[in-house]
Amino acid sequence: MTDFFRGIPVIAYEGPATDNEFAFRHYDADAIVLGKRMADHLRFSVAYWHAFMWSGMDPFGGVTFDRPWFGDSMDHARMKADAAFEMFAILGMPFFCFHDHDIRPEGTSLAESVARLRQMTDYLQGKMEASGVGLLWGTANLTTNRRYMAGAATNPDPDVFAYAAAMVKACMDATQQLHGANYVLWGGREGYETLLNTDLKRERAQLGRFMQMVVEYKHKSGFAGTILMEPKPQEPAKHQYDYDVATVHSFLKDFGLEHEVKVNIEQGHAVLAGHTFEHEIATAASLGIFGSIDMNRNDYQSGWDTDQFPDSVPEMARAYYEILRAGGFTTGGTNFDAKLRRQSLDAEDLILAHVGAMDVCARSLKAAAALIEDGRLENARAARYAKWDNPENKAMMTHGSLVSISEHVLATGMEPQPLSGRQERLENLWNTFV
Ligand code: XUL
Ligand code: CO
Repeated sequence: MTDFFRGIPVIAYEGPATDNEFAFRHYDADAIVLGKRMADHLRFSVAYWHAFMWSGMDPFGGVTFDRPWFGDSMDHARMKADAAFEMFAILGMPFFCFHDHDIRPEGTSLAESVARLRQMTDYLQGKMEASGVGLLWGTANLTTNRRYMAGAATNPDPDVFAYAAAMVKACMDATQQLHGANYVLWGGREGYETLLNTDLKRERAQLGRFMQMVVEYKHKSGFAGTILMEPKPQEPAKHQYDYDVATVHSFLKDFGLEHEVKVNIEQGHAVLAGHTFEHEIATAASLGIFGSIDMNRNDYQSGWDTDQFPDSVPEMARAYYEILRAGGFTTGGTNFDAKLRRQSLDAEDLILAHVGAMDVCARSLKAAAALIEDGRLENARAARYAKWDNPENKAMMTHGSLVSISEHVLATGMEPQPLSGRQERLENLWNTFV
């Protein structure tokens, strides 16, 4: 037991009317939404790095948080894990996610780093078995150490490529041991700063081969989870190869991986790419590669990946609407890749940030589900495309040609009549639910 969260009660559902700060107003894990438990729709997860590693540093100032587990020893790593599982119990959190770097101090050699990872994997396994908390995904940190400054898989030095491959193998092994539902690869340094020193074609091919090896190892080792790539357009690299969902999809197709790898979509990354979160989710669903989400919120003015906790039901309802339309999560879930502001120092801040975010997501899910049940939005969408059900029109898609179609247009003398898209009416309908 640590005493970091001492005095903070287990958070229970008390409904929207409660004035208890330490209660859920909307997240009621066992409540049934569209025939499924709310907890099973949302599949919430804590991001170990933000919750337990984030120190409050920014480019202008140092550490602001004072956590008893900050330190480089294995004792610190175990204390951090103890505190993490205390927090999961307070929140009723079903899952967590981690990088190797979050759960163990890096060693002075690969062998030492891997040995420490194995020790901490065993330690976490005991805690997971005792608590029933699951691993949503594991991943390798291929960004922090200076060896990765010019990329991991895309590094001009093949030794770095090899070192990164060895780290990923170890992290996939840890994830498999902990029955992780997914394994994530975010290409943090897989990009370039300047084309003046970069062979873009070669680097992309290196990343493609790296991802093929990840998939080959998944099949060899029998890992049952899903392999996910997490798109992000820039930061830390000026230009990243995994820019957005559409870019990742064409990358996967080039390397024959489009049926093997899905995407983990983050709100903040979508915003940095100039998209909305729901656009990225809908794009992934339409391409058959929707996997999981990193739930957070970016500041719309700053142009940084600010990783704030979500606070907007109207925005997040759009995301969950697209997730429900896509059939919901299978192995994926809602990972809070979000961190406190650097002045939010207290243990209570960390708990209440998650409570608020879980309530925002639950409320968003309920609104989205009510819209689906209502049906008017989907009926309006279907009506807009209804003429395509006519066999003659369907045939244009299967065996039409420019010649046959132009003959048909001339023969019938058709004159297309524009119809209203009814956007404002649909927005009004939407707003009665959120
Ligand atoms: C970075 C980011 C990562 C990934 C995992 O912006 O989102 O934390 O989610 O490496
Ligand atoms: Co993320």
